[in-house]
Amino acid sequence: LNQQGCIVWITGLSGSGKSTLACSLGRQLHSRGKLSYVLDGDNLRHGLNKNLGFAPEDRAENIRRVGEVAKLFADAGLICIASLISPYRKDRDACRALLPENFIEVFLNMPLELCEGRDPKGLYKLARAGKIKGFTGIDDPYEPPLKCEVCIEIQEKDGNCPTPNEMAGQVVTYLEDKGYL
Ligand code: GGZ
Repeated sequence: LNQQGCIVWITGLSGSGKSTLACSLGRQLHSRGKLSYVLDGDNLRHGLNKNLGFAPEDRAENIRRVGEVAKLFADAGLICIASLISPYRKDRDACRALLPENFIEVFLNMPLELCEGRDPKGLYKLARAGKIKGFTGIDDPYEPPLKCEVCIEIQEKDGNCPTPNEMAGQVVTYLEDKGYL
């Protein structure tokens, strides 16, 4: 039975397309007959993590819980896709330490200007107006990974920007190469 589970941890700024990538990846894995499950930061904050805010210690606890849940899914043999801003390196590294052999960090590297330009929920606008304090990229730091298993670069406003399916394809290729698929 080939079902080594793993954690695919997607990190990046708000509005960089993490949830869309996670969803697209889940669909591609499904069409290959692989079980996966998406843990989305924003969704989990309505349930499991509803008592947490955005202070550094709350983000740390949010990420810790999602890491522990992701490990359970991976132990069950699933590809668990976690999609959280996870802005602090030490919190991501702590999750990696839970499953060091099977942790795939995917950095969705989209410049702040592009994320802010998209502003799908209008949150950057609120953050600039001072109506949201401690917003990642505005008045709270984002620490990019020093090393990541898959790095997705989105540097162009137009033409050369990969589609969510192409991005998911990059992750699928990595998973294939490493024998998870
Ligand atoms: C960052 C915030 C904030 C602040 C609300 N900073 O893009 P979204 O809207 O839909 O997803 C973001 C979500 C972040 O949740 P995470 O669990 O991924 O964050 S972390 O990993 O840092 O714990 C954003 C919204 O919540 N949001 N306030 N101050 N994002």
